[in-house]
Amino acid sequence: MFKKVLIANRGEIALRIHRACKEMGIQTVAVHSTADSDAMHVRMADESVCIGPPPGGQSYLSIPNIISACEITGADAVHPGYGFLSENANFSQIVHDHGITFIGPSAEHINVMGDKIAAKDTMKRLGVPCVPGSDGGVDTVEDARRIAADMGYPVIIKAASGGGGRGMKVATSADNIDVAFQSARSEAKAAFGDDVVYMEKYLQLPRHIEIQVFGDGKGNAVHLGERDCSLQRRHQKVFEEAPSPVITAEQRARIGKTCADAVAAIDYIGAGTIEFLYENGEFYFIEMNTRLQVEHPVTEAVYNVDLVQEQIRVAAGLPMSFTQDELKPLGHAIECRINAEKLPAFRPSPGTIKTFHAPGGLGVRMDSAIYAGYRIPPYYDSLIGKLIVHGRNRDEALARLHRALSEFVVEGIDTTLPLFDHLLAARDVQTGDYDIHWLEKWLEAEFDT
Ligand code: MV4
Repeated sequence: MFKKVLIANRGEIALRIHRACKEMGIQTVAVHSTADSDAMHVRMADESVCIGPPPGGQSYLSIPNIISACEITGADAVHPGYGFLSENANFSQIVHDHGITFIGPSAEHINVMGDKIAAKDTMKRLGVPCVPGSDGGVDTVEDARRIAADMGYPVIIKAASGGGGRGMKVATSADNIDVAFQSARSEAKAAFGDDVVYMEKYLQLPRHIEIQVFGDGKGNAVHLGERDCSLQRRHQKVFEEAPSPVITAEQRARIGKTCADAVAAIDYIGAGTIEFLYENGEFYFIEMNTRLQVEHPVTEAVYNVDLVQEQIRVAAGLPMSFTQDELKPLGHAIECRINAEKLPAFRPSPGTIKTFHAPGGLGVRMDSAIYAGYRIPPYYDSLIGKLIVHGRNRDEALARLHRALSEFVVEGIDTTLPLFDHLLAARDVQTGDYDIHWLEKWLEAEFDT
C-alpha cells in the first residue's frame, strides 16, 4: 500500500480524500495556492506544499509544480479529485512516467472518453445503448442536412472535444440546420480549439441518469446503480439522488450489468460514471466521466462503500473489497450542493464566513471545508459544501433533508441554501416527477430569473 498520497486538489474533495487516506493509515500531502494558505485541506493534511499564485492555471493546474511537490515530499501516489487535472490524460501519463501512481484511469482511457466521438464508438461496440446519430464526425453542412433528414428533426450538434453542455446547438427543422451546424463548429473551435462536431437525435424531455461503475484494471468490474442528476441549472447539478425515483430494480440490474461488462472489457481501473439520457423507459449513452464525481456520496450512502478507499486500493494493485453480489442498495440518499452564490441570479458571493453551524444527526453527512472565520477566495468554484442525507426510503430522506436544512447556519456570505426549502415544497420534487429542464423552468416561474 502507498505510504504517502499527494492530494492535487482543494476544498471539500481534498478533505474527502484525506479522510480516506487517514482511515487507511496513509500519510497525506496537501498542495495549495497562496490564496489557500488558511484552507482546511492544508490544516488537516500531514504536510503541505505551496504550488503557486491564486489562479488555478498557475497552481492547481500546474503539472510541473505538482510533480515537484511529489518529489519534494516523496509521495508515492497522487489523487486528483474532480475538476482541475482529474481528466487530463497528459497529467496521468506524466505522473506515471515519474514513477508515481496516478489514482485514476490510464491516460489511454481518459483520452478515449475525452473524445466524445471515440467514447460513443467504444460504448456502441461494447453493447451500451447510444443516442441515434451520425457515425463519427460531421464534416460539412450538406452531410449535416442529409443526416438530419434521415434521422428526423429535432437534432443536436455537439463538439467532439466538448462535454458538460458547451458548444451544443439544436436544429428543429431544415430551416435552421445550416445556422446550427456553423455556430456549433465555430463555438467548438473557440472553446476547445477543435471544430470537430457530431450529431444526434435531440431528446426533448429526458432525465439525466448516470451509472457508477468501478473496475480493478484486470478485467473485473462492478456497477453501483444509478444517480438521478436531472435537477440542474446551466449544466451545474443542484440536487442529486440515488436511486432514481423512476428506475426499477430490474432496469438497474440490466443497465448496470451492461455498463460493468463494458468497462471490464477494456480493463478500466477505478471509478467511472457512464452518463445516460433516459426517456420513455430507454437509456441512451451520452458521455463517460473518468473521475470520482462531486455527487459520489449518494452512491456511498446507498451502497455503504467508501469509493475513495476503493480507488486507492485498486491503484495499489489490490482487488476491490466487494463483488457485484455483495452490492445491495439500501434506502435512499439525496445531496444538495451548497454554493457561495446569491439568489436568485446565482451570482458568486465570496467573502468571510462569520458563523457556521453544520447539521448532524442520524443519516446526515456534511462534506465541506469551510469554518467560521474562513474567507472564501474569489478564484475558484463556488461549491462550499454538500449536504447528503440518507433514509430508509425517499420520503424519509426528504423529511430528513428538511430537518437538516432547518439546523444549517451560514452567516457572512450568501449561499444557495434557501433554494432547497423552496425546492422541497414543490410537488414535482416530492413525487420525483422532473426532467432535465424542470429546474430552469421552475426557477423562471418562482424567481423570475
Ligand atoms: C443531449 C440532450 C438532448 N438530446 N443530447 C448537455 C450536457 C451534455 N453532457 C449533454 N447534454 C445534453 N445532450 C441529446 N441527444 C440534452 C442535453 C442537455 C442536458 C443533459 C443532461 C443534463 C442537463 C441538460 C441540460 C440541457 C441539455
